[in-house]
Amino acid sequence: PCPPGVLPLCCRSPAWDRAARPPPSPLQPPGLPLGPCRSFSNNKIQVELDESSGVATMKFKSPPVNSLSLEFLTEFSISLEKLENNRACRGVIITSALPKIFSSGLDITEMYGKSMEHYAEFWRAVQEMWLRLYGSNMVTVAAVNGSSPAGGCLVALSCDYRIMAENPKFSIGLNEAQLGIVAPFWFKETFVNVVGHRTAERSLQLGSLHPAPEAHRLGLVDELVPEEKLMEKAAAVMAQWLALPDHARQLTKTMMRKAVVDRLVAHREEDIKNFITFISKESIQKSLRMYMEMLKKKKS
Ligand code: CO8
Repeated sequence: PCPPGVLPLCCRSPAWDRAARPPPSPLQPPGLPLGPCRSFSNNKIQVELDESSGVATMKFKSPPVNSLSLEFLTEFSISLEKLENNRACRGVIITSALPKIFSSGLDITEMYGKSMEHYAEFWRAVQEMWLRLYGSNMVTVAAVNGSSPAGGCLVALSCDYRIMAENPKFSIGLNEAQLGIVAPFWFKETFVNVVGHRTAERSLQLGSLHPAPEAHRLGLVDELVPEEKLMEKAAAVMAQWLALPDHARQLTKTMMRKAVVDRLVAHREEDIKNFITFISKESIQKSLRMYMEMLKKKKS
């Protein structure tokens, strides 16, 4: 049995290479094990697995802005689960197939004018995506090749390493406050775990979207590179992370992330209820509607 306070994963046989990869992390929500996965392309996310390196590339391809709709989130979680359960895969690079946009965050149209049941289903899908990504045993690298507000930023923050294209027109941050909504505790914790409390607090209160150079200064992204070098750099970083024994890295990751993952797992239903109560308030519905109108007006 595990000593008190030590995670169960350490009791499993060590996995020094991908052939000996352990079962899904204890951070992972339960799911059915899937068969061996090959490269696959779905509606909204294209996934390619290079079996020789053990590295998969996930490309978001949901025009116009890769917003995280219910359908997108479901596909994202399924793709992560397939890769997680595939012994040939040890790492995943997440990027966008669209120019200028990594992801515009949660699909706002899923959050207003819908039924309570829809809000519950949508929020559960957001939770599921985060639990799978933040709790993944794989090495996860975000190659942020465009703007990445709110939920898009959460995706990047949930990875192990973030590389961003050094274009100052691309910005990233948790800008929920600008929409009149509040990032839930697990968004906040993910942010704090990357940039520290003070930077996260100021950025969250102001709903800041940080241009790439500022995001780098704050530690929100780890590196900036010219856009054309982004994938090359992501592959090099991945190789560096994969050079370590999987089990030591996975245990360390689990140790660093377990508290917040466990908290959401323990309070999942309460978190869904909170979301529904908050989002269905008339004042919040109005804010979201106005924000969408503002986006549309900006265009014309
Ligand atoms: N959801 C739905 N539709 C969107 C979204 C979105 N997040 N973002 C953009 N769109 C739509 C636009 O309305 C527009 O639609 P249409 O063509 O019909 O007019 C289309 O996508 C293209 O948008 P733009 O013309 O604005 O494209 P640009 O390339 O000029 O700009 C940006 C791209 C920078 C991504 C810009 O669209 C933008 O800033 N979008 C808003 C991003 C944002 O603020 N997202 C926050 C979402 S909330 C979230 O993720 C976390 C919520 C946590 C919930 C907590 C509650 C308790």
